[in-house]
Amino acid sequence: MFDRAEIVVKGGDGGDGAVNFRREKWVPFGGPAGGDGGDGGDVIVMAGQAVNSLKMFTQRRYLRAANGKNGGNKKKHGKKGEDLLLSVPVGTVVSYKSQIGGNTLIADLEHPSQQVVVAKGGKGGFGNARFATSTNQAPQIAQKGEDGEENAIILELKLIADVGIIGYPNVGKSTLLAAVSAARPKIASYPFTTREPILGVVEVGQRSFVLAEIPGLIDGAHLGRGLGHDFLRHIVRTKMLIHLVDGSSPSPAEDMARVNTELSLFDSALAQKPQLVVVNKIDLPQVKARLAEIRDSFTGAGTKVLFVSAATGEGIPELMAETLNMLHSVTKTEAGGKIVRKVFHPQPRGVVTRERKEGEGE
Ligand SMILES: Nc1nc2c(ncn2[C@@H]2O[C@H](COP(=O)(O)OP(=O)(O)OP(=O)(O)O)[C@@H](O)[C@H]2O)c(=O)[nH]1
Ligand SMILES: [Mg+2]
Repeated sequence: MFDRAEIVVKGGDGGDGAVNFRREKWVPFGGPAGGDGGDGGDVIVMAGQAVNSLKMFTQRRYLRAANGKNGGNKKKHGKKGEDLLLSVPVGTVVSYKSQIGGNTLIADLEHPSQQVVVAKGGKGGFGNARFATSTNQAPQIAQKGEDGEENAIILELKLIADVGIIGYPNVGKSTLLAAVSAARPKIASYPFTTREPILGVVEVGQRSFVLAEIPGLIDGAHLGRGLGHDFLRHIVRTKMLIHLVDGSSPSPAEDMARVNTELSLFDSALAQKPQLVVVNKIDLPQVKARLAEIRDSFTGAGTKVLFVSAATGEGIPELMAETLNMLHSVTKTEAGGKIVRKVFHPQPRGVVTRERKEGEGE
């Protein structure tokens, strides 16, 4: 399910500035005329619809963009190095590999054409024409081009689930996933049984969608408690949520509100994600006896609820039909194809400004 590649990328080096003077027959003291070096090319990772695996990166692990050309005489600027565009499948997560452990997320390329710069090319150096002042009209110096950035990055392709099941630990998320798909997550009567997202494909008549159990949501999840941030990040990628609450909890409506607070504290956009609120475990007699009361507490909070038993299957076909309906309306209104290009600088580097005199070698 997970496709992964580790590569090293390097931006092109900037071209060197030139030291040169105008020398023409009738202009004995022509001014400085050394042109600037061209900038090195950037390495860019872009989500392309035609690509569906990261296989090509398992063969080519070191990838670099073209260097900028050196500056020339007569103030001729060096050509910019060409960018290197790496196409990856939509749904690829790009992170920066840290030497000390703990990788840093650079970008989550979830829309076609979305792109991110993973290694900036070095700036071209100034030619001596740039260094002329009133007191030094014949500067002998030019700047070396800056080195391109070099970064180790990790590409990971993750299947994007259409629907996420969220809720407190132990509410029955795994039981629900197992009831409607071929996925077989571990089910147990203690919290945090599921420690990473589990995916299953749900088929309803002719249609199907990918459903994921999102583990680890508790109070303070936005601060990294429970299973923390990683899991909240998975929710961002879904189109809608099934918010499961345990009918046997003292106050199911309050549980829902708490989980929603966690979501909005992590990212306010998450709280806007369409949700189907579902009360589980209605097979238990103590829950059955309270159905009306539970319904009222949700209606009081302005929320419509569905009632199911993931264990016996009661209410599950209705839940899946509702899910398909909601998914259909969300997909229709979704905005598509934004192009965003972000530049990522893991370690800002100082500008390299070694100076070079005329006649010196490269
Ligand atoms: N009576 C009853 N018990 C259920 C139902 N659904 C789940 N359970 C029980 O509740 C407990 C937790 O179920 P899980 O499916 O593991 O819950 P989860 O939300 O995935 O839990 P974590 O992964 O630990 O967060 C298990 O003992 C299940 O057998 C249900 O509809 N009725
Ligand atoms: Mg579970």
